[in-house]
Amino acid sequence: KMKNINSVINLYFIAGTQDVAHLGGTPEENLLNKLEQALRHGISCFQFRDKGENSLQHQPARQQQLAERCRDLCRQYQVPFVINDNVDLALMIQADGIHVGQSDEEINQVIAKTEGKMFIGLSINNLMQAKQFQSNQAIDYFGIGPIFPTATKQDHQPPVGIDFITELRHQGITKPCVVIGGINESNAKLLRAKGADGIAVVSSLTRASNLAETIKKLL
Ligand code: TZP
Ligand code: MG
Repeated sequence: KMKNINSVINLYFIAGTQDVAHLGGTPEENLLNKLEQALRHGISCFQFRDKGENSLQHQPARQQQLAERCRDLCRQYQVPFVINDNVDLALMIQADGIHVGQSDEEINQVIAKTEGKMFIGLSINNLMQAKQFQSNQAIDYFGIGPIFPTATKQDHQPPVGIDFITELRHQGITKPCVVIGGINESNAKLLRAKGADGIAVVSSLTRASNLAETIKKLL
């Protein structure tokens, strides 16, 4: 049974092997170790986003195997497992959710392939997009960002700023929103106060010096 979506997106960890390449083990060890620690300390969701330099994107069999191991680890902790972008992979390995951006596989096609099988998240970068998709019941949550500048994603849209969350809420956007981009233990609380239902992080967790403490402060 599907958990309440707001509790799923509450502390949403996103990572791929490219985000843990500094850790010194194999890509698989690096990601699985980091994920297990994060699960142990209370993340509410994990998104497998393996792409770009230092990722396994050009080794699809190896990438799928790792995605399956991440999925199995998430299941042990009863934490939803989400795939970024790759709808066919999400279907193949029976992920709990799929997350796509505006330039990924067309959203209507994503919905047609996955609705009823997994939850669906869509990235939103401006008010027009939010209004366009607000009443689409197949979309379970919006990913909003980047809120702040971030070094993690190379090709991202310009940062939207904290006030964009306020603006969305004032404009009547009620769909669950998870914010992303440059979020850390010092700004997470404010973002929640401004109306974010959840926060999504990469480097705050992949580069944390004390993961338990960081997670406590992000929650
Ligand atoms: N989408 C928008 S910003 C971003 C993604 C995947 C990366 C966020 O990474 P970090 O390290 O939490 O700023
Ligand atoms: Mg994408």
